[in-house]
Amino acid sequence: MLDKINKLIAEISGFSVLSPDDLELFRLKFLSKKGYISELFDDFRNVASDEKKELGQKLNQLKQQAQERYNYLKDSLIQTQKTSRINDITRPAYPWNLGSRHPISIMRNDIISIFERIGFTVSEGPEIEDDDHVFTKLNFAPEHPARDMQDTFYISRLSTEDSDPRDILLRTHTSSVQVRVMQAQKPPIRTISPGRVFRNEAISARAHCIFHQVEGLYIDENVSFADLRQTLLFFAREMFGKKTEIRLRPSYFPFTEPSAEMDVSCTICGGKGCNVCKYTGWLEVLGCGMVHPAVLEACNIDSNKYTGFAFGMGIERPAMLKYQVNDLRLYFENDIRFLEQFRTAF
Ligand code: 2NM
Repeated sequence: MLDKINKLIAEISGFSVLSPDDLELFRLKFLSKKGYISELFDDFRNVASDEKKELGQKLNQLKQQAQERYNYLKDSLIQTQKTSRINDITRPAYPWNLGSRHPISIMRNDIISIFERIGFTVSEGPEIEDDDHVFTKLNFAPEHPARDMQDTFYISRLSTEDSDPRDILLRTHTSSVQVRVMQAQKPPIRTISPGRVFRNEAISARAHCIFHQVEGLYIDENVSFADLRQTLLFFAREMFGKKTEIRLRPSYFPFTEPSAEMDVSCTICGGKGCNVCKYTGWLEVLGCGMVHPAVLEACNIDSNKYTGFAFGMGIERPAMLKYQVNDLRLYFENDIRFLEQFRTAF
């Protein structure tokens, strides 16, 4: 019997398990009522009384070791089950749900990186502004129609009745950021200001009350209209392709003189004429001009010493062209089926 016990002890301590089935086999073999150890306890009744003490101790030791081994094997099996999914290098990868960038962000980043390469920095400012930074310092006359409630969202200040309720508003362009830059920095200034702007317009497929702009500003000694033209030609060719041509048409803005609109040769037909460019061969992309001396002076910049050019463009319309989006409202709905389509773009 002692022999049998010693053999079982050896077998138990060498027993290993790879699966729950192996563990169950161990239990049946050693710990169950019909197992080896139970059998030995049955035999124990027939053992001679002078051997009982030694064998009894040995038998109890065997039973205890079997139970401990069982617990140990069970724990280690649970552990390997927990980690084996990670250790199995053949298992399929987790299906990571990659996000996508919003088309407006992609477009804005493209525009920013083109101007950063020629020395422009990015400046940002508040979306809630005051009349001074959005209109007055930008040479808008007191009765200019852009100041009308029909065009601008005003935020009335309820607590201060003595202040003009038309003082606080949502910016209608990011030129207000450039006013802040001019007030805070000395020329030379080379900056672009991307951001959200707000205009009180009826929402349609072609217009929205919130949209995005990038405005640019370059002020130094001897900055000329030729500098403006060459900078914007460089931008147009980087943005729309090396073969792109530009044309400047006279225009009017309160903050620039002279002012112009820039067209680029149609990105769809290359200038031959198609329904996107309405058979003109040209697409309007931005407004620009030489910064009005009154604007420089309002921002404490000596207009006899310095000149500058500025430009402003919307992001939604060119992005519609680039990504063939036919309804501007799609940009603001955050419908996952729309956004998912930009996974491959950055
Ligand atoms: C435009 C068109 C022309 C413009 C002017 C300025 C500032 F602050 F320097 F006066 N920033 N941006 C500007 C000039 C914007 O948007 C169509």
